[in-house]
Amino acid sequence: MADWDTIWINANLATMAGTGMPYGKIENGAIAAKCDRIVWVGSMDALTGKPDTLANHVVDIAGKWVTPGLIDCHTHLVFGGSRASEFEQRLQGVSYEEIARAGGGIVSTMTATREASEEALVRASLPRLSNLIREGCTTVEIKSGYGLEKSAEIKQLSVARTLGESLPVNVQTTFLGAHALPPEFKGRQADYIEQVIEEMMPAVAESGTADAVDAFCESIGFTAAETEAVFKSAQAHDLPVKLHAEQLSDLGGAALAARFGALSADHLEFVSEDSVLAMAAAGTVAVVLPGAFYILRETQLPPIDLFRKHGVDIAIASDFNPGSSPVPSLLLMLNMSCTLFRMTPEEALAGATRNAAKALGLAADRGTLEVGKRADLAIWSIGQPAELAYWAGYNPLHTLIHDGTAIDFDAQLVSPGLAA
Ligand code: DI6
Ligand code: FE
Repeated sequence: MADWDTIWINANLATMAGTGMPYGKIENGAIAAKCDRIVWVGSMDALTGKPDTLANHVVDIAGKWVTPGLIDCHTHLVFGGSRASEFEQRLQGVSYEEIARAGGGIVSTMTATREASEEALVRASLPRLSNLIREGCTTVEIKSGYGLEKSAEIKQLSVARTLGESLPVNVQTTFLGAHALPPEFKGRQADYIEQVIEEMMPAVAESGTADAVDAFCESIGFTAAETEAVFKSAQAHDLPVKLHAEQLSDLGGAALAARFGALSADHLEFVSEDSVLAMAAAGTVAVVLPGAFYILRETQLPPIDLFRKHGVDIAIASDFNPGSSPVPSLLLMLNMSCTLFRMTPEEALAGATRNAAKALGLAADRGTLEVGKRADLAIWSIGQPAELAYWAGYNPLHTLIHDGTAIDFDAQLVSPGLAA
């Protein structure tokens, strides 16, 4: 018996580790796993013996490229219903904010999500999550925020946990009770925040269904002061925070998030340079969401150059949700972050691997191809890593390894037709 389980040989590796090489590239390399961990990465020349003496399984991948499994660090993937009719309204010229203020938007998804059983939500979500996996995702974050009452929020979070147990993917969950004001609290926003803090947060923490806490700090969401109160409560329950900040206006949310040592501040189209400096000092990741920018036909770009200038790590994510980003595709985000936000293909890939791991507080465990990290590997039929951002609407994934084991897409994933 050899010591390692599997070695992939004749591989080109985009390790995304800070080796000084673009993409942390190792050409003509090999990578080995034992159980769910990477145990060896390097060039073929550096192997200390014949591959079949080192590992029980040898897989010759004939020059294909290996990247870390992709990480979608911001989604709202569990929801009831759809918002296709709002899409049609927006095409007639009604704005996202107008729809929200008229009681549609997040609140309309809330109604459908409250009405749906846990089983129905699982059934609807399996093909969506399967789609992300088919494109190379091995970790996906899923937020609540469409329940907006204790039991429905916990229902959404436990559906997210169930999804992670049902499919070959690691699901990280985020409690987003402060996403929108539910209609029964109309005119009583302070009372709702009190309920989030006094009732929902303790129950969510007690249930163990959330890994982090998020809020929507926005003119159509919650104020900076309300967000701060939610953050204090999260901290009291030992839950890390992140924030939807500066998507439509500048309320100083990103700076507030930085003050609380947030893992990430997300969206950021309207963020100020002072807030970017605060994020840099706190090590808060900037998560940019080109899907929402595209679907809402925004024109204000997130200040990528300021993130670069001040050394803020940039992650990219799908923000997959039924309103502003009905796009369960991280590969498309790689392309859009380059075409729309002028990021480089290397920055885009770092944004969907290393920096996405950091945005979830998981940088020590995944996001790069390095010894000791999780053996989550995506193997691509491409000639160079820039192709991952270059193709749009084409998926060159060859094989996906999760926790050291190759996923059988036909047997383990769910197609839309099978969900109904
Ligand atoms: N910003 C978003 O991108 C999602 N939530 C938020 O606060 C959109 C949610 C939705 O429109 O359903
Ligand atoms: Fe979002």
